[in-house]
Amino acid sequence: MSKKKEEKLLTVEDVRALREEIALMHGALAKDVLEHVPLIKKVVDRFVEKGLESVWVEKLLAGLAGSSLEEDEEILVAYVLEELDALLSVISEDKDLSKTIRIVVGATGIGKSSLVGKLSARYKYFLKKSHSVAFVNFDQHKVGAEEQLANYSEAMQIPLLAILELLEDEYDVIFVDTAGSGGDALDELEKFMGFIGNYTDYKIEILLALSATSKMRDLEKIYQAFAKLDIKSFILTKLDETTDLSDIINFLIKVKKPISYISTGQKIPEDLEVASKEYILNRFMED
Ligand SMILES: Nc1nc2c(ncn2[C@@H]2O[C@H](COP(=O)(O)OP(=O)(O)O)[C@@H](O)[C@H]2O)c(=O)[nH]1
Ligand SMILES: [Mg+2]
Repeated sequence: MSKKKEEKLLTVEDVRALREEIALMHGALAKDVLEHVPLIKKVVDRFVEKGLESVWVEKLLAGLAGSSLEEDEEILVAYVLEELDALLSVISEDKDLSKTIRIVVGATGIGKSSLVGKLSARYKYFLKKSHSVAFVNFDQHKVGAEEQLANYSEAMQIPLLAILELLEDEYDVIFVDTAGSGGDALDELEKFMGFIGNYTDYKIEILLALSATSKMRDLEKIYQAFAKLDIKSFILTKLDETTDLSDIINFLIKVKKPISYISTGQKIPEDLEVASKEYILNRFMED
């Protein structure tokens, strides 16, 4: 058989099939290792029980078979946690904002308006630099949304601006509350961002709020819905409502974007923390 003929025989489909076969072999290999190294299997089972994706943990720990590490359970656990630590990412807080518009987006009921209240208070009252802060409400859909922000505005002495007022006084940071992604909400938001870009020199930062109580599929769906926006970081909400952080961790491993803040309850402004991997991993390993 000439070389030319051989090349012709290998179609794209063949290559794909080969790749799949190799992937299967890798999987089988990992499974085989697990059968033969009980301690590794035990640690894999422990993390899978906690909700991590089995393929991911199996592959990670199978790689340690044959090494001296396979005999020490504590080390195996530490190894997985270290790998998780390396895969998660957090963004350090920008404590000196100027001319920045932070837009909080996310599904309805996820805690966006609460975040706008908490973050505004933080930037005005709790950081070393007291920022000049304002709100804009861009949620014209939810009944009561305007009232919610108006209440924060009064309680915190932070002005609630109409959109055109963005062209008047200047602020260090303006927090924008938004509607979910339904209907034409995102198109409207993009128009609004175009307006900011054309008529002001504010820098825009988009923060996507995600609830720690959401399932993997919901998280992926929400992320898809907002993916066309240039998301700077995630904020995790409702950390107080669940002890099972596996879905959010599996999601964060897949979608490599940093977390900036964590919301741990309903109290405004107290229940907000700067994101930390240690906090997330400790919570994940609790009980
Ligand atoms: N338990 C808990 N509740 C929260 C948290 N953040 C917001 N909420 C509550 O969730 C509900 C919806 O919050 P809201 O900020 O209006 O959500 P939005 O629709 O995304 O603006 C309210 O009852 C909030 O008090 C949180 O971190 N933990
Ligand atoms: Mg709201």
